[in-house]
Amino acid sequence: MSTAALRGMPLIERYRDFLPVTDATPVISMGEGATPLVRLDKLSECLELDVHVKLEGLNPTGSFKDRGMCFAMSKAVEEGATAVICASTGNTSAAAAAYAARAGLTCAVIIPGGKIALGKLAQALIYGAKVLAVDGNFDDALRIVRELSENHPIALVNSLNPYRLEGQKTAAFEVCDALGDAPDVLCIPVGNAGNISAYWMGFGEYRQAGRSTRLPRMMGFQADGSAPLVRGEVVTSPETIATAIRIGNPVRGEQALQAMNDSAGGVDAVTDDEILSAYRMLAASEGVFCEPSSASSVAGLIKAQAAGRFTPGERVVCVLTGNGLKDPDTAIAQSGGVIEIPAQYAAAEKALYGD
Ligand code: AN7
Repeated sequence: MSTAALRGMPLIERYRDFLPVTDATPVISMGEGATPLVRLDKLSECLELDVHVKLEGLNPTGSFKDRGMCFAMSKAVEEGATAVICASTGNTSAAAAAYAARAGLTCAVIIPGGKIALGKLAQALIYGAKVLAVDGNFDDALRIVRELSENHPIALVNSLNPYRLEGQKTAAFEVCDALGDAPDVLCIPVGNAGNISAYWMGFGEYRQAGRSTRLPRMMGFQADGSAPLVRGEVVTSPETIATAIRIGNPVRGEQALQAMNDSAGGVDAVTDDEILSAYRMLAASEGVFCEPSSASSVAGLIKAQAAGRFTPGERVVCVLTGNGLKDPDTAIAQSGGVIEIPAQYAAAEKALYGD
């Protein structure tokens, strides 16, 4: 079936054979997944590679989190939960709030105060979650949420929850289906390290099932000021403009390192300048608007190519995890200003063509 025909079909139905679904599992869905895989012609030519991006920002709440959240929420309902909770740098809270609303569950989210993008905050609020902002970072929020879920009947839907990864692994299936097999390399942003772990599971399971024949090298990228896996130690005060991946103590760190190691890939850090440069280039040269954290995958690809990590012509997929509209503040700050003119033809003509 074409991607167009698949769009709108619940992810859980599409990949039922690969998911721990039972007859008792309700299907809570908003038509997530089946996102486009788009070739970047200019970047491919420039890097002498075959570069594609997976546009995960086209999911119902604008990020890849919907893949895992539809499934985690379905399982929470199956298990009788009436409330869910998560810590979040923004996108998980948006997805949890939306899917909880749909499932009729109450939702609480704990976010790092002042450090999540505007659009994500707007989403959590309008979907009706109870939003707590801590005077601390994501890692602090997660510590509190874990304890709350141990002491109260409230289901944890962070990527500690195994169903989140089960849902997210379906993106790897889609990449294989779109290309006819797995790519040579997958470049992906790393925060809590759930998504890279999920992709690796997905590529492995698809090959096992005979639906693909090979495995990609898994290359994960963290922001320089927030790179615990690169440094080999917890970062107590992570800092980066890419707030979605501003995480100093990734829960799935060991699993992610294993994936990068087993696949002959690796983990590296990219600076905020490199991230923002890739972010602007993607929008202005390829017409692809992702959030800054997502652009770290492309920034990492460019850096790795400069270091000679690829053979010419290799096929690379970069995962663009979230929609650019999530973070309008950064987009505006990174762009040329608006030119204000009087409401007259001559003024417009002069602004565009000069005297
Ligand atoms: C756009 O929402 O952790 O390595 O709480 O929003 O699986 O954590 C978000 C993570 C990449 C990193 N890109 O994925 C949260 C949260 C975007 C993200 C990541 C996130 P993981």
